[in-house]
Amino acid sequence: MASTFFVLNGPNLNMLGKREPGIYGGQTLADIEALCRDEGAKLGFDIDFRQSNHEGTLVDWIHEAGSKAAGIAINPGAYGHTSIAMHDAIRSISVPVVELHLSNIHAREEFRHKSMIAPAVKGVICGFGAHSYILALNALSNITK
Ligand code: CA2
Repeated sequence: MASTFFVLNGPNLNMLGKREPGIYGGQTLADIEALCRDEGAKLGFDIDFRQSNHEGTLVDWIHEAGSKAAGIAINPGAYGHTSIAMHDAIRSISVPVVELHLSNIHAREEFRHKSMIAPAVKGVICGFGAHSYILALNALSNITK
């Protein structure tokens, strides 16, 4: 069986650490990648960590993970609120997917309360800052083992 978890990140997450630390924390995406690699090693999984600002690229990566990965942890960014294409891509693969967000999207603006991909994933984690990524990897590990 594959021993890699894909960690996929959507639009604007490359800007973490530069603005709005009160909402998203002060860590950069590179800091979060390092945390994920450490946690992956503890859990016995390699981590393939990626970020794109382009919806189609994220769809391609979900398809790729479907044939290569043991699971996907995905922070879809704002596309999570809008993307039927990502919903369909997740439904088109059979590996488990966990949606995560740094912030508690339900405690923010109404337009962030709805996730288009939530009905297609195993579960959703939000509101724990960078620790949301760690929780998502542990959830995937529990599902997979
Ligand atoms: O809380 C999350 O992880 C989000 O997925 C982050 C997205 C937001 O659109 C979602 O509603 C919730 C935003 C990504 C980062 O955007 C930045 C904005 C300003 C400064 C730095 C990053």
